[in-house]
Amino acid sequence: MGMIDIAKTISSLPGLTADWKNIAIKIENHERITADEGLKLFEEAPLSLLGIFANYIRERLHGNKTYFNRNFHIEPTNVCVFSCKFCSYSKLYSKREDGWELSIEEMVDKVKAYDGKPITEVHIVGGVHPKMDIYFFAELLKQIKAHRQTLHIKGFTAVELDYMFRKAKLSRIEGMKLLNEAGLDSLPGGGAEIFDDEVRNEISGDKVDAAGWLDIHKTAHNLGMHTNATMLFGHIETYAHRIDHMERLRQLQDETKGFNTFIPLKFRNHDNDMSYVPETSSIEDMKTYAVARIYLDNFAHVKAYWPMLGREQAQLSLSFGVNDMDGTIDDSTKIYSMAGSEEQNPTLTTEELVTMISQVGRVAVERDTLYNEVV
Ligand code: V47
Ligand code: SF4
Repeated sequence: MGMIDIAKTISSLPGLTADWKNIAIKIENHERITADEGLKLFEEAPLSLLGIFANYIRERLHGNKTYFNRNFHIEPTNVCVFSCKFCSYSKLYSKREDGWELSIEEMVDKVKAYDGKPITEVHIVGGVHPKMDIYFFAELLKQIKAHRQTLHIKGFTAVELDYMFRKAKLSRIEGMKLLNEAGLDSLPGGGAEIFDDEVRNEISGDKVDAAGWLDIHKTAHNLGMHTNATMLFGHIETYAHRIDHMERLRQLQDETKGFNTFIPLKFRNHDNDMSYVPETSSIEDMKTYAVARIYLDNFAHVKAYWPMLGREQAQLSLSFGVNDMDGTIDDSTKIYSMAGSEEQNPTLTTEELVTMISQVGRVAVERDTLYNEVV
């Protein structure tokens, strides 16, 4: 690949206006762009230029490597005490006969189903069930580890954790320690949505606020745990809200260096209380990946969540700053197919995932949760 050539030329591309040239020079010098520059990229930059900038950074960090992970999901319940307007998945507690609730035994059986298979991670995520408390989940973690000690457990969004900790009257540090000692290794990035108070109140007003979400991740980082961060985009937020969201993440990352990966999640509008909001175009999605790659200079990885985005868009994203494709996922993932994602059956074999990555000239590399290469 022409990575070295690009390195010499992004600030001397013919026809660059002074503003774009300044940003290109900053990128070449590993300098961070400002919030105003981020906004300008969203509002005015041609898609081709965003692609050049984001791809330059992506290749400087990772060359052609595109990481994937062998994982599977456990969704303990779809019953949820909250009622986020964008959510197609949850069943209110009062209507829980439509929902599912798994016992510890049923969940451990799901782990056992992968005995002898080379998976490295289980991702546990679901609704917020009032009866599944921190002690229930601590027991689950212990039993999973007792069965398969080396399996990395990435589990529970800050939304689930905030509820568990409050219900048990534990401080964040006490609650996090309890789960960490029971076997929780890292946190997924969900529940971040959009940090801006006004937008957040409108789309998911009753769950943990931005400061709480960030503090829970900080608490995990301080215990040496790694976490991810998401951003739900393409609904009622503005570009300025997306930049504000990324700015808050960039600041916390400066402090703790605990985030692994940033995952922009495109809003899907099927079967939820925001179905009147049209979905964004692919162009908008690629812009968002690219600006994220450029803005978050202290995040090593940007992930496209292919079950939500669809295979072709995920492939395209590899030219707009993305270097990670999440995992090969069992068909137990329902949150996305229920919101109208491209993938009605989000399962890929490793071979298919590798083909998907190599079709666009990248090299698939298996990683574990912490981005150690798996040979
Ligand atoms: O926070 C819910 C999103 C998230 C919709 O950390 C929706 O590796 C789009 O965060 N349209 C949970 N998005 C999932 C999540 C995640 C997924 C994969 C990997 C990781 C990781 C984290 O799903 C929620 C919310 O933002 N979501 N409904 C919807 N209609
Ligand atoms: Fe509950 Fe999560 Fe759905 Fe919100 S997004 S209603 S917290 S399951």
